[in-house]
Amino acid sequence: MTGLKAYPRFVSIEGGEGAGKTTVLNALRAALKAGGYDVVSTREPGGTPLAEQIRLLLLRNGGGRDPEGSDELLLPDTELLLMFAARVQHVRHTIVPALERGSWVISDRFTDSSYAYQGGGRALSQALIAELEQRVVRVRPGLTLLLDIGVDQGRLRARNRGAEPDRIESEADGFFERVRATFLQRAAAEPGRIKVIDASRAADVVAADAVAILASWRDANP
Ligand code: T5A
Repeated sequence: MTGLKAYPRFVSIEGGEGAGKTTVLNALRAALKAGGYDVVSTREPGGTPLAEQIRLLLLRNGGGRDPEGSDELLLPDTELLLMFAARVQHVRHTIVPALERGSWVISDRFTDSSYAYQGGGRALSQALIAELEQRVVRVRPGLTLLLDIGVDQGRLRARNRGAEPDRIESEADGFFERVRATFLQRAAAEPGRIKVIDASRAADVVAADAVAILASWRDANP
């Protein structure tokens, strides 16, 4: 990957719906803090006040229509550009400043989610996503943990949480099968950065695997 600056202390967690990213993020954060490191944990879309506003626009559920009453659809290209608009704010205002002062940054999702959801799920151009990544994001994580889980099992977990599904969670199974396949293709293409974890297992087992991978990464990148 040319033109992208990789920060060793920048870790992203990726996966489909209900894969357990939040659960793993908390375990990674606790492990780093126990080692005496400063940690910033954050999420996408979001991670700054403005990016959190963009998140609301992206995830509010009106079946893709404006919940304020108009019948204007949120178009796939708009979704892609809003994801990147939020990401630019996040990178410049939260992620890079924290990395530059020596903190670890753990992000619940980053650009791999755009490749998987907008590129795979929505079938938008992967080349356009790569162009946006190179031209406006310009950074990538040193380490990415991909929590892989079957679509049915992940959706069941997400449903059991009890919250109303958001706009993207309301997509059909085929969408999430394409998301999963794209994540796995990316992991196969970048095995040095993206480590796949079988997230179908019990939460403590998944978290222990994630913490062990982070520990060896940290030892190799002090
Ligand atoms: N998106 C995002 C894009 O389309 N493009 C982009 O570029 C980006 C950045 C963001 C949405 O935006 C999309 C992707 C998403 O649709 P989100 O806030 O990341 O949304 O939401 P979700 O991915 O929907 O996150 P979830 O909260 O559903 O999933 P998590 O965080 O992976 O799962 P978690 O940890 O909350 O766990 C879900 C439930 O399962 C239980 C937990 O206790 C919880 O109840 N659980 C387990 N149960 C059994 N065994 C385990 N191992 C478990 N791990 C967790």
